Amino acid sequence: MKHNLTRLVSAAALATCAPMAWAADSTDPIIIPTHNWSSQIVMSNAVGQILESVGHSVEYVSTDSQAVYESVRLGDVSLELEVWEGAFGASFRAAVEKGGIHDVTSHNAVTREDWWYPMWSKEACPGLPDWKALNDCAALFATPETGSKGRFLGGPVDWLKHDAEKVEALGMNFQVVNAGSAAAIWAELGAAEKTKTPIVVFNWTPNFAEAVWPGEFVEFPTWEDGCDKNPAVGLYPDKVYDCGNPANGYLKIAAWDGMKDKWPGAYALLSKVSFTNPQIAEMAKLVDIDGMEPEDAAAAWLAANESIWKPWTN
Ligand code: TMO
Repeated sequence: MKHNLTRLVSAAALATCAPMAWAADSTDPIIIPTHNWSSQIVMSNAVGQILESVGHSVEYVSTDSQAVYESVRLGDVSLELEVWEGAFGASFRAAVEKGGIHDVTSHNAVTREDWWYPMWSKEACPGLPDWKALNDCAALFATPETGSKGRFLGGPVDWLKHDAEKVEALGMNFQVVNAGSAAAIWAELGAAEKTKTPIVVFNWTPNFAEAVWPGEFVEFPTWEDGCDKNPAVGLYPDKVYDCGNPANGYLKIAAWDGMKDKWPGAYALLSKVSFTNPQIAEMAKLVDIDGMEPEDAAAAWLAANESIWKPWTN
């Protein structure tokens, strides 16, 4: 009897403790997915290194940037640090509806991903940034590969930007060519700069590119929710994708629903993580301009910015 009573008392005492103090995190590695643009890889390594600094075990896995939402939902990977509204909003929303993944927090950042040109393109086509003016200038962007049509250099296909659908919906005289990698876009921009050849490419912000090549996004009909699904939404009543991408998009952090219970401490830390546009652009720059390996770029960024992330570990 006495024994049982003691147990009851200590259980009650434990129950009054702060849950964080006795809910130990699993020692299993937290699985962090990486994709094919630099800020995401550097940010993933930075947050992974922060988690390691407080005793967590972390593993990185390179995954497709759309399929990752299904992987998070199933718990095969633990979280996603860069959910860009324009590129991944649809896949993220679909996974949330199925269950198993949720929105942890939003970075203090505003994102945009769309057709973009460096200023020398505007000198050749002064009606820019209007999309109709761009279309009227299509011949300036033509290459042997695209014949009489203008060439738009899109991102890697897994970013699912639906550029060909947009060209079709808006009746544009352009042909979409997908780059094999983000680096291929920067290489073409650098080459076009030498001869000031007009070029229009997929680009995004925050990114290092804005510090290297002054430029502007093409202004398409304004994005409205449903433009990608509902023909009635957008410029024309009978088309989908007859609009641009969100011009003030979110950048979210998502996690597997099970993360909270399996790694409560790590989850609490994750929910405090927030980067700004300049911080994210800097992460990309360390790799795309300075040529660092993502892991080293993350370590350098953390060393230079302790006052930003140290408070997240308390
Ligand atoms: C998915 N991205 C941020 C490269 O547009």
